[in-house]
Amino acid sequence: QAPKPVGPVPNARQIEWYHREIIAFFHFGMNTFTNDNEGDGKASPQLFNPTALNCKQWTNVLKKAGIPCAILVAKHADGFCNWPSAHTDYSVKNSKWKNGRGDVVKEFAAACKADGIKAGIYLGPHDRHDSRYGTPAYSDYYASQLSELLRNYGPIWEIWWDGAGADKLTTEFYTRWADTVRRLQPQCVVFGTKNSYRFADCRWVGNESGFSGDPCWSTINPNSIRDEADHIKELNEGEIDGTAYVPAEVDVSIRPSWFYHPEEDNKVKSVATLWDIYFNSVGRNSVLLLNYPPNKEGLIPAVDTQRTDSLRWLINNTFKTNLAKGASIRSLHVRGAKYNPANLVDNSESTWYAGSDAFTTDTITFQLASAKTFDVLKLQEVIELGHRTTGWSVDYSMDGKNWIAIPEATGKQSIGYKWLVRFRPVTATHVRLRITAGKACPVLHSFGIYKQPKAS
Ligand code: IPT
Repeated sequence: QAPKPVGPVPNARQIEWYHREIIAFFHFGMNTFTNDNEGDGKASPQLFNPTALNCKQWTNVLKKAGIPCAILVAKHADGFCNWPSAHTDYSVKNSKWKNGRGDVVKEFAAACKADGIKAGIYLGPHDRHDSRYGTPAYSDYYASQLSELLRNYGPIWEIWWDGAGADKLTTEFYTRWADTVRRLQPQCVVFGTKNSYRFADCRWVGNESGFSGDPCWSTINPNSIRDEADHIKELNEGEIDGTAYVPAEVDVSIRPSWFYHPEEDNKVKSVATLWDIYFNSVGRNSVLLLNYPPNKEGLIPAVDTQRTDSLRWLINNTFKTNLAKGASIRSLHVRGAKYNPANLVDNSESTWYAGSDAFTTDTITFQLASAKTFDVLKLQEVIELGHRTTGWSVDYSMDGKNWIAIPEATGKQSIGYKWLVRFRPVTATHVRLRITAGKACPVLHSFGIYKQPKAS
């Protein structure tokens, strides 16, 4: 008999979203040409003029790095539109670029399609150019632009409702806009903030530095999203008894700024920093939204692409061999043959280990095929069944009797889609996962131990 779900559970959009693990963000717009991050909306459209825009170059980087989804800023708070919107003159159609016949959204969507990348859109709710901002007329304007973007550019997988400067926008505004999204693109994930809290499929993580909390629950109380200024900790860590399932998306830029500035060419985050960010986001039950600022030419600079390649190399080479494979595995509270603990190391998401309903705790012991040296742990719950385990620790042993705690993996709380831990290498013949607290019997589909490769 299958275990029953407990607490809030993800919808189909959220399950798809979690599997992306990393999403690319592209901040490219008027600010790129004025060397700004927060333009006031007064810059002349003539200034927008990429000399060699090539969205294929962007998506090639992602394809190579195994990043399956990308979100383009179509309009930032300066109001300039990267596509020739029928609803404003403040757009590419009045730029020098391609004599006003260019369309960045179109080129982006086409490149995504060609490279099998899921396209998403940031349509800035805040607008410093349009004088109607905050009025019902602005709601109409924004709704028209949303329809334009969601009708004419193929499938859109995420819409990003930045809370920056958006306090004037009421839930009524967002209710209408969310209707548009749901009607036109039912699979589209909503990044929701402040007054769009009710429609949020994923939440802000409370910082722009690339880290989720420890723990990091996918659940939260909706008011914590709405009143974000007073709930940064809740955004960062989630809430164990939160009434809504709204996991964290970790937005961070590979450079200090969101937009390109030549003076930041030597400040691209190092591979070591990106590796930390990966563990602190993807490794903490969250999705990483990693920003790339294309330059004035309309290209991603080589150093940013090299760092991305190196990050992917690290991910692939760390996780290619689960050293727990081939172990003989026993658990204390078996549920039955279908939920055998061997399912934890079969590299399949559709076969699970589940404990008996009578217990919320458990101990799962892995007797390894031989002594193994490892420095990374991976745990994955079956998210469809809700957050179940709320306390866990991992120990290792050379004889199966004397156990040594891994301090970094002791007294842990959440698991969720994926939880990773790094520590100094240990050598063991036995490893055990102690589930010390839970809301219901544990249900996990993966447990792994890995060794990080030596730096490339
Ligand atoms: C911050 C917003 O307040 C928040 O709602 C979210 O959109 C976030 O940005 C995205 O990074 S404002 C920022 C200056 C911290």
